[in-house]
Amino acid sequence: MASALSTSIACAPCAPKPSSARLPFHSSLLAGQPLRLSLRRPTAAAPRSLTIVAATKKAVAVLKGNSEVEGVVTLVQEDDGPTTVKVRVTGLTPGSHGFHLHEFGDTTNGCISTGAHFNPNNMTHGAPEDEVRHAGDLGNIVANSDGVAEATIVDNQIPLSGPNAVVGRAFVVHELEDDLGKGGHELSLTTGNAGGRLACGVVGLTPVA
Ligand SMILES: [Cu+2]
Ligand SMILES: [Zn+2]
Repeated sequence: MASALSTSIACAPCAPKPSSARLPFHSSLLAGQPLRLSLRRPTAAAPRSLTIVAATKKAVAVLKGNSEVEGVVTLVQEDDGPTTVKVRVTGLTPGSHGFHLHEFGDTTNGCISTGAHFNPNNMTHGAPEDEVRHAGDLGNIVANSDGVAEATIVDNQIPLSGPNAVVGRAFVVHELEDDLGKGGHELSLTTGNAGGRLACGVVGLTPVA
């Protein structure tokens, strides 16, 4: 390549016309270079994307609010399987409390700024087992007489990677029971009429090992 180019440059001052006649020959040589590069790219990228898919992902959210209600939520997802969510919240009134993944991991204005229920598919509010539901609809957690709620939730709509990843969004635990969209209240199909937001926490990645 380099010797072919220098030859044509050396010839240019003494014979301009033959030099311009050689241009198509040089440009076809140069066109060969990007072709070789583009062939290399897919083979280099393929093993990398496979490594990302075949992985365990873990995340955690620490729930806090303006009351004594607090808790920890851990999330684990193997490969592209369902996400297992383990919840422990204390300081609740005994009974059912709505538990959701909200759209934003923004707590600048407390739990209010976490926005609405995470809803990438533009659905109405429902129960976790419903086909029509917000992705963030995880139903209720139930506090015992000591105000402690513990639950393990396995769900397919809250992955830790991909376009609908919930990392960077927030869990919210509510004052009231979520009616799962079936209460007939004007808020049933948006929030489950679950009342105020007692505590919330942003989902962040944690070490896998
Ligand atoms: Cu909520
Ligand atoms: Zn909802």
